[in-house]
Formats: sequence, structure tokens, C-alpha cells
Amino acid sequence: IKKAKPVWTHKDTTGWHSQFPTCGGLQQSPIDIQPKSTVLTAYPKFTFHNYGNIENMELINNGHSAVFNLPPDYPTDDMPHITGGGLENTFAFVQFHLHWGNNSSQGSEHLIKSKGYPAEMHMVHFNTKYGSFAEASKYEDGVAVLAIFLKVGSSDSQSFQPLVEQLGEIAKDGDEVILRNPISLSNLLPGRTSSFYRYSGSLTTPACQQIVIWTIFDTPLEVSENQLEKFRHLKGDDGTNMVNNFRPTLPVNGRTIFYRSF
Ligand code: 1SD
Ligand code: ZN
Repeated sequence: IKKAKPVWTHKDTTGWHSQFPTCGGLQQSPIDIQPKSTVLTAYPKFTFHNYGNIENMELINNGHSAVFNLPPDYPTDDMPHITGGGLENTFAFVQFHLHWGNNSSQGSEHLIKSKGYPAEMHMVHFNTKYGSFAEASKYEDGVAVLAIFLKVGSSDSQSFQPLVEQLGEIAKDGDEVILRNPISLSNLLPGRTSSFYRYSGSLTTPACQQIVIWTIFDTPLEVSENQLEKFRHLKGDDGTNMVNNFRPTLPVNGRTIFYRSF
């Protein structure tokens, strides 16, 4: 089946609001975080539940990113979820995906002190009090995204490798596969999850709904240049290399950015 022309692309992020008015809103993401202007807050630590080995994750090229979905029939009792971290409720894991650059000088969506990273991973969760992701997306405390920066280290990340290995199987828009190896979400978290930024914002892709409680971990995850390169070889919605699939930063507009340290 041939897909219709994409309705939006990362090549024209400033034009999104004409079709998706919320993209022109005042609480948009990502943002450039200035650590000096953050408010130090004593949030409790996060607890990660069932973040261990997840079998049969679905890997999908949606034309904008590589998305790793929890399988649809995943047993409720084993559902990966998070509590703590200053979140008011339990948030259930749905998927993770990444944003990256055409080279390692750019790629992350959020910036710290105007500085970016080669990639940013988003672990998407919904507030279980709303029952489903679709229902939760209607509320400003509906979704919690954990953002993890990726930086280039000297060797391959072993925990990252099972993801990278099957990217060749989703080379183009619409491709999907089931992962052969179980994925440990905990191993994809950075070494230290006790230090993070927190603010209220939006989804970074249309329709840019302002429903996200953002957590941006301070510590990056180290992967190799080779591993990042595999992402840059995927093809996107327009058939060209899927690179620079990040949205540039938007104004903070007086929002408070909180910071939890150690
Ligand atoms: O870009 C993703 C989008 O693909 C989808 O996963 C959405 C959640 O339904 O989230 C955005 S993002 O804000 O996590 N980048
Ligand atoms: Zn994202």
C-alpha cells in the first residue's frame, strides 16, 4: 500500500502550526534548559517496575523515527511502569523511540545550556488513572516522557546492541518487525537516574498536545558512533535518509523548570 504524502515533516517544523494550531502554543517542547534558572526541588527517586526483559517488542519505522512498542497483548500483571520521581500517580510504559542528527554534532531535542547531544531517547508512559494512552492524551497530566541523552563513547553499548541489530529490517517507512531478543528497559536507563530536570510541555511532533510531564535525565547513555550511524541509514517518510528528526527548541514562556540533584 502506498502511503499518502506526509502531512508534516521535520524539514519544516515552523510551519506545523498552520495545520496543527497547538504546535504554536505557549507550553511547547523541546526547550533549551538553562541550569542557572532552574528551581532545586526535593523530588523522591523514581522506581522502575517490570523494567526488565521484555519479549517480542515491535520495532516500527513510522517515517519519523524508529519506535519500539510494547506488544499489544502484553500481560497486565507484568506491565512496565514507573512511580515516584515527583509523579502523582502510576505511569505505564507504552513505547520508546529516538531522535538523532545527521552527525554527532546535533540530534537531541532538548538542549542543556544551549548544548545538544547526538541523540535523545524518549520513553513514553501514560497516567494509569486515565486507563489508556488515548484517553490520557486529553489531559495535561496524561503523559510522562523520560528523556535520555545519548553520547558517543569509545565502544558499543551492549544494552543498546539488540535494538541496533534489527534496524536493517525496518529500512523504510512502514516497515515493522518483532525483536528476536528481549529488551531490558533498565539497561537503557542512564547510570544515574537520581538527577533530572522536570517541566510541563508538549509532544514534540504534531499535533503537539500540551499533555507531557517531562523528565530529562542529567546523565547520558554512552553508545558508539557506529551504533548511531545505523539509525542514520534508515529511510524516512520522503524516502531520504531519516536524519535530523528532532524539533528545534521553543520558548520557555515563563514556565518553571525544576531540578532534582542526587
Ligand atoms: O514523536 C513522538 C511521537 O512519535 C509519539 O510517540 C508521541 C506519543 O504518542 O510522542 C512524540 S514525543 O513527544 O515523545 N517525541
Ligand atoms: Zn520523541
